[in-house]
Amino acid sequence: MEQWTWPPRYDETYRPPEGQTHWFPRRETMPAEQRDELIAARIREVMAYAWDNAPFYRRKWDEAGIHPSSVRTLADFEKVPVVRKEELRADQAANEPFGSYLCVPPDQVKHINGTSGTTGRPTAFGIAERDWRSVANAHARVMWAMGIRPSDTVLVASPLSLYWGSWGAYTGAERLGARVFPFGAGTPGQSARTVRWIRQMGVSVFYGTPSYALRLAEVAEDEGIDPASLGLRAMFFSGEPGASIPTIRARITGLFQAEVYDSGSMAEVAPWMHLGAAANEPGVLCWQDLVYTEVCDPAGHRRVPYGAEGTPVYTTLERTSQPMIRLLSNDVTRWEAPSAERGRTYPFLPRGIYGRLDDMFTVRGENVQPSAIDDIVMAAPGYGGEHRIVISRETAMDTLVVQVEYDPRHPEAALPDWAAHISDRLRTVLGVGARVVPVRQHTFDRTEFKARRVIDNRELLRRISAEPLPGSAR
Ligand code: 8LE
Repeated sequence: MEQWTWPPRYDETYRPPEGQTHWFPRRETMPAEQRDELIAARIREVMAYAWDNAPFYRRKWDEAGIHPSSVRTLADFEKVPVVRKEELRADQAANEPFGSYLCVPPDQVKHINGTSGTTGRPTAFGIAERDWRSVANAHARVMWAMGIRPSDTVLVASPLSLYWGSWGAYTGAERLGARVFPFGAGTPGQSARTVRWIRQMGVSVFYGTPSYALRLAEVAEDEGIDPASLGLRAMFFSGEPGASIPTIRARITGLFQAEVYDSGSMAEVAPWMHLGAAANEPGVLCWQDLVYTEVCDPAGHRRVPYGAEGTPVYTTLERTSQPMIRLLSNDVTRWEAPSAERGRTYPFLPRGIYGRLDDMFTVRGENVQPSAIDDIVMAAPGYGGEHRIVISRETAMDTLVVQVEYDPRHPEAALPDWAAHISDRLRTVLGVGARVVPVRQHTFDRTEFKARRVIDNRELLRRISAEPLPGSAR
């Protein structure tokens, strides 16, 4: 039975008939303006709840002169200050272990996840049972839209530890009634076993990162197995740009002969899959009744018009333990107005999330997103599977070098022309001059999780030039 309440309550026995396209037809297809009115009302409830239960939000909004009762419309909501990840981290450090934005008594926290925190203090996610259930129900619903059904076997092929991504997929598949296979990723030698188990267990749906899918295809081919013969029907992704980046998407569909779906927002924002594709096409829908997404101007944090580029700001509408209210992502996307033609009346991000504001770099005045380089380089015939983007500053100008692995079947004599061709494509499409250096296949490490391809040597240079020279007067 279809529900939409605050606090969220779900009928755990509900499941649509197999042939039904929508899990919750009304919530998914109502006119967007009507939904917006309901969302404005829901936001008031969520804000009042956070005000009553979270010193973090009360303090923050007090300082901004905002009280939940003053937020009557979505236009008012734009004035609510954004939350930055650093604020959450600092608040948790001062209010161990879950921060003063935890809205339930600590003993109600029944699941702990966290950021992987390779740099800085990791952030803990404390999840109450109610939220765990609403996350499961929400993920099941979005996965249903991807065509996943109880007859599917869903492989979770990303790390099953702190990383929320894996658990959202796991709990969603379970709620949907599918068979779940929590295989994980990241343990040495695991990929070859993954390939074998996919076959043996009749896995039909894969979840992981796009980089890992490409890695898995390489491993399968090394073992003499055609990835297309693994029998995957659908693959859904989160964690990094890829599933909506044309070349990466085409590589994955070509290799596995499977439908590809993009999804994902941020781990703080579970259900992270509220941005999920619905048809087998690039791009993601913003499931606004689960998490209200605003694509905003990065400076003023006001919504940009449909058609424009900005950074997503997220508000959870179903989280009771650690609600996120206007969490700033610093990602980059472009959004389009809802259209009933897409089958769901949600705003649409046609190219998904294609970058991060802090990963963007400027070479000779041109702003460049690493994913745009990936898109071009990976389209080159004879691409060997990995590359690195190296930004340096040799004189006063930034220079860009792209080291690209080539397929060993590619004749060495043809490599200079091959590199020149990629370099021309980069100049034509991105407007940047780049030196392309062919390197042998397997020069670079593969990842089972999220790719890190940019090496910014300018940072090093900045640090060196900031240090006083030995013996110099200060
Ligand atoms: C482009 C969403 C989740 C749980 O899979 C995840 O990766 O969360 P996490 O580890 O907090 O990382 C969030 C960041 O990953 C986002 O800010 C964005 O930069 C990137 N990201 C996640 N999903 C996508 C993505 N970038 N497309 C995606 N589908």
